Amino acid sequence: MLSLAGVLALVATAAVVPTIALAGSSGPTAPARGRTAATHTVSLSGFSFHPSTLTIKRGDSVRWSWNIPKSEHNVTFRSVHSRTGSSGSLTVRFPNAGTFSYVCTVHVSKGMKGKIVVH
Ligand SMILES: [Cu+2]
Repeated sequence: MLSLAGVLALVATAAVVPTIALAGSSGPTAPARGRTAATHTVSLSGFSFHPSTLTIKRGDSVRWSWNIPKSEHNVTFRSVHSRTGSSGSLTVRFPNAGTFSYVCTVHVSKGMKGKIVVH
């Protein structure tokens, strides 16, 4: 499994919800050519992310969004994290290939975790 390099770049500082790029420690660095980058959605319900494993292509973004009045959640990668709250969102762009694991730190003991696999 590849680890995060700890490289964090804010690419949209003016946005209300910034898009964050996660750079992998290995793998091709050139952006995928000849196609439009997609934005995928991961939802939260109960103590789970859906889908818990999401496979995407380099350059794509993933958006987590939740509004769960009775519990607080977050989306936490090694170098990128959302706020903790009953509602929130986080958008992360993945320019490099790799496997990027994340958790909700509030509910990790209940198995609330996921991963993004970037090809
Ligand atoms: Cu949670």
